[in-house]
Amino acid sequence: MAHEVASIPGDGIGPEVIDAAQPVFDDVSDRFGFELELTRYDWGSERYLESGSMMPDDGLAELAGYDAILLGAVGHPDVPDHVTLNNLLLPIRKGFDQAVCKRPAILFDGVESPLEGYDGGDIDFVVYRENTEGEYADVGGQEHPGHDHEVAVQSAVFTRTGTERIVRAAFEAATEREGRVTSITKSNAQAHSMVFWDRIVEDVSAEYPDVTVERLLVDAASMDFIRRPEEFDVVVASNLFGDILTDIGAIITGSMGLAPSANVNVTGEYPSMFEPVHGSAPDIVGDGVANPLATILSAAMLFDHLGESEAGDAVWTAVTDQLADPDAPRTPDLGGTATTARVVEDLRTRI
Ligand code: GGG
Repeated sequence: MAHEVASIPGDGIGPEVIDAAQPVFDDVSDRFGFELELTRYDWGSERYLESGSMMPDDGLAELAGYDAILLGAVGHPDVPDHVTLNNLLLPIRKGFDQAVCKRPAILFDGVESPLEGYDGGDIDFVVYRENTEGEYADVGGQEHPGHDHEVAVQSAVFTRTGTERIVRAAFEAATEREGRVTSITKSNAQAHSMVFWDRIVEDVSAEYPDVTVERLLVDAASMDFIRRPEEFDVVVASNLFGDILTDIGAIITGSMGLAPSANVNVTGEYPSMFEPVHGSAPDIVGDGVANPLATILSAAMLFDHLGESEAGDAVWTAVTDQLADPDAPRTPDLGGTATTARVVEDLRTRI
């Protein structure tokens, strides 16, 4: 079986972690007997600074033919963040209807959580983040710039289709896990969108009598991710709340450098995209110490998605083994002194 994957390293440490992951692709495709062709697209902020666009006008058409996309990071000190996000990452998520964003938060054995008293295995939940609408809808505008009365409006858009889709995906996931869904809103303050969300959760939950449902306001959830993270199983949240909560999820499980994600097009009509949760980390660009494991775990999710679950499991197990080994090399975000290259070299001996 041959798979074609588009790779978009992007900005900052993006190319460092994507290049580091490349040999892992070669190893698993050799070991599990499938062909994997990675085609690299140097789209991102450097391109924007040279030509005024993050990707070509026909970029989405170019990507549409691939089986999946692997993305590194976006964000550049010389380009406003809303430009990088709205001209590369979000058009791909929205254009390919990658409505379901899965972000596991797992405290691996051997990894220290900043939360006292938590050891490997104590935290294991997954956030299902709505990924194409909500607060990230491109609806709004600015008027009267430069005047005292200048105004900015940014609307959030919640459709029944979009909300039901992410909520259903979360309930489905819960049936395969511990059977608990926590729905995050701010429905005490946002009486339209979030009350609508609550109503859809109630409708969908009726179809899943064996799944227990907890409703939390996002402020309480932020505290509870720190106070009682072990109690979460599947968390479902809107685009913005999901983004914020998954950063908390990453940090309580040891490092942003360990947090993978999948942006899934559930119909299979378009390619899905896999990316580390972390950004471009301009402070460590070029130092060769970026943690490659979030990207490599994202690649494991990509293999699963392509139906190569043995390969996905092998990569996931190799990362788990490496993290559990006190003598294994670690990058500085995990308290070590190893380089990106050294971590990958060691990981390859475990695949
Ligand atoms: N690895 C992808 C990346 O660079 N993410 C940076 C970011 O700001 N993402 C915002 C989001 O996921 O919505």
